[in-house]
Amino acid sequence: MNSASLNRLRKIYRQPFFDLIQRARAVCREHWKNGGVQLCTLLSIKTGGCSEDCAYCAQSVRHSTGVQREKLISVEAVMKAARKAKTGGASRFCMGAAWKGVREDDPRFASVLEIVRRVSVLGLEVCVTLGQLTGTAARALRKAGVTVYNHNIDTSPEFYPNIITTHTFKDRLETIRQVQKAGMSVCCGGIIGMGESEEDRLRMLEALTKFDPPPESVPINCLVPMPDTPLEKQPPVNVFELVRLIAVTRIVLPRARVRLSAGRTRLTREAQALCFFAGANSIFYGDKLLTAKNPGPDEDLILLRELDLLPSSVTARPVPSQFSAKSTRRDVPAIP
Ligand code: SAM
Ligand code: DTB
Ligand code: SF4
Repeated sequence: MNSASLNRLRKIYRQPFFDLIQRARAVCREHWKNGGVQLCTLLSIKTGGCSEDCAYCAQSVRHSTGVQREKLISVEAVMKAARKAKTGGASRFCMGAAWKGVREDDPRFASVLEIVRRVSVLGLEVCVTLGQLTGTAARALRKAGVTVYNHNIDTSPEFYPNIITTHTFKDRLETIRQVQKAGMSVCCGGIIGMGESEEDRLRMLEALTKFDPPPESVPINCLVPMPDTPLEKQPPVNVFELVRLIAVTRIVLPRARVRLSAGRTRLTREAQALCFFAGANSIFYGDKLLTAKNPGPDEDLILLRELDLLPSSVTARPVPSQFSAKSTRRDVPAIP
């Protein structure tokens, strides 16, 4: 399909590299006056043993990766990690579970609600990623204190069946609809480096731009090729393709937090700096993602300090839209 919106994305993506990143930088400065990089700490609260066959994932039972199935961790263990994240400077805490989804009548869901209630008093933004949700489960999470729900579309609708067959792209959209209806913000993005084409990456972005309201945050993950998954041999992503995608995301979703997500251990400091220049304004912070490694917090703080980027606070928001919506090209601040 050749929609007008896809053509627009292609045009933005394919302009000369420096024109693209300068434009993205200007859009970022217009909409995020105070700059700042959001530090989001991840915690796996239920690891391994997942029924789904996501080709990239170390936690699927379909791949013998050696990641053991564990039980839901205790509320005390979660609180310890959340307090540590807060003391370390994180403003968002995201808890992930290796589940296809949750049902409101599952006793483990009651435990998750209790965890959320306890974490939400710490004053951090509370994010969870638990897979598919019913409307009732979404409302219960909202009531317990979840501010943001992470549910990625991962790739284009067309490429999706090459990566996952146990649920559909449409199933993902349905959960996102339930999250929005329940009044939570949506964190939704994808993974690059799984063998998809440039067109697939743009189609994924096209799908994200159609959300109403638009996603509050967009994680761009580079595949972490987990040993013994079908994607273990995928070559690393071309860094300039990553930067281009971040820049286009910034331009078409100006008010979203664009998160430079999984895969930073394979990026140089200079590559990460280019990603921030092109509009990334959030990272996962802490030496572990869910099962994979992430750069250590000290390393990240040094990098941010050297780039004069400040960690942003919980209250940091994009410029209110009544100001940014009216802006014209002339309002875009001069590119330094
Ligand atoms: N089970 C829930 C789900 O699938 O939504 C929540 C956890 S799942 C691990 C969250 C997201 O992590 C996935 O949608 C995917 O985008 C990302 N992810 C998982 N494994 C990854 C990998 N090896 N490399 C990059 N991103 C990965
Ligand atoms: C997202 O987009 N990336 C995070 C978070 N949302 C849950 C997960 C990355 C997982 C990387 C592989 C692992 O740790 O197993
Ligand atoms: Fe399960 Fe989520 Fe991993 Fe897919 S990405 S196998 S749903 S934990």
